[in-house]
Amino acid sequence: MRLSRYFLPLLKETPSEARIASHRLMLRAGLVRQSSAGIYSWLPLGLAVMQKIAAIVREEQNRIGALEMLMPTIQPAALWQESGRYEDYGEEMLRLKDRHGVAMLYGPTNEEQVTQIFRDTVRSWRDVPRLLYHIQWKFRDEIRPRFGVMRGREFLMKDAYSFDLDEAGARRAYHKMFLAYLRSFHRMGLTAVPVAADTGPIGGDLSHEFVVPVASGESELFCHADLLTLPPPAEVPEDAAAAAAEVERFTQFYAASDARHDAAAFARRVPKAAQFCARGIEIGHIFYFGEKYSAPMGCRVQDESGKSRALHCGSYGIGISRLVGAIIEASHDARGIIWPWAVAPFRVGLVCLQPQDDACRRQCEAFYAHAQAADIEVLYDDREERAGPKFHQLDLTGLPWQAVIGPREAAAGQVELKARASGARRTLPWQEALVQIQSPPPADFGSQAAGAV
Ligand code: 5CA
Repeated sequence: MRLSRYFLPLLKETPSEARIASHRLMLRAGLVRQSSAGIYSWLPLGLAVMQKIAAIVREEQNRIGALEMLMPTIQPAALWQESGRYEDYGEEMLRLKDRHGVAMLYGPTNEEQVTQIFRDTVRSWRDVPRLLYHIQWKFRDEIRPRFGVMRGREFLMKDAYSFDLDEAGARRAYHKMFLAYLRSFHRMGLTAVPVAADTGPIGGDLSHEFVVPVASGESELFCHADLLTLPPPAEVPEDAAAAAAEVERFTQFYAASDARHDAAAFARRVPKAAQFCARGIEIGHIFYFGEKYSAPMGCRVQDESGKSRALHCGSYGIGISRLVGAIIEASHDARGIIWPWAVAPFRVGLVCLQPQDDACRRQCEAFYAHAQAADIEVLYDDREERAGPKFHQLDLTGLPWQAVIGPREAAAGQVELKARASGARRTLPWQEALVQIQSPPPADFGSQAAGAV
């Protein structure tokens, strides 16, 4: 992508309403613009990141056999009257009437909607277990939307729903989801700690939230430090006992957020040197709630003996739009964002230092064309602009690699490569640079002598 044709409106001033780094950086680097309180437009760069996050979530959901579908944002109030949640949900629910006076609402979550679909179509024990999910906008009229996309009113969520014949089946689904979450967050470059949680308005008796330690987090996290370095599951076992054992590898450690923290248990179970306390942000939340919706809504199947049974269900959310903010909170410096490789909107920012110099421009164009042919996502700063603002923008937008070509590099057929995270740089023949930018900056980049000029 040529920057001269891209839409990347940067802000010079730090917006006064933005109190945390991710909110400031998302506005300054042209990722989002606020429409009204807690409601945002996603500009091309922000959307590209959100789509990469969604793609990782999708891959890991599909891997455990979850099936993607898409349910509407607007739901009939009658559905929520069936479950009894219409009155309970309170002012966070945006209620509307259509032109015929029918009560509708903008969905804050989809348990009722998916339960209705399932009950209207499924009859037999042969039709379960099933895991269904979608990635769809939600609306919650939060009393205090704040911190940009971290606590929005409109936000993008992946929500999955499991349907099983009995509790054992539902627990297996829960465990698979638990492990898929750890894999998903790890792939995004995040350390997410699973914490036993309260179930709130979703209901149920078993629940975990996944919390990323960041200084600006809304809750407090207390856990055993080993949880921060445990390797994620290499795979998600199909077998129920194997999946439960893998979950146990994480849940054996003490972990709680402030709502459930027990200082005495923490002191007893975690040696002082391993006690980790930090602020944290919840990026995912999973629930097992059994028959809470299936019983009142009549979501039943016949078991093998012909007996009618209400299904055992769970729901599993990931805050896709919140993750964009959470990743920035976890990965930035004074100059701007530092995107983890897996979610970077482009892999490399290519800067042409002197577009008016023919040789320089030709070399940049050629490098850009080769990179495109190799399927490397490049944001190519081809503008006639001074070097200072170009570098400033490169740091702000946080692409993992920075490739700079000035007249000197052009004459030598070289590219100066810089790793955004470490600041390490090397000047390489352009062919070598092309190979280098196909993978994330290695830890020892810049310290190798060979090829350095
Ligand atoms: N029905 C269940 C699971 S599908 C549910 O709604 N769970 S939730 O309320 O915990 O939301 C799931 C995830 O959505 C949260 O972990 C969080 O990451 C994200 N989320 C919730 N509220 C907001 C909000 N106001 N702004 C941004 N993300 C949010």
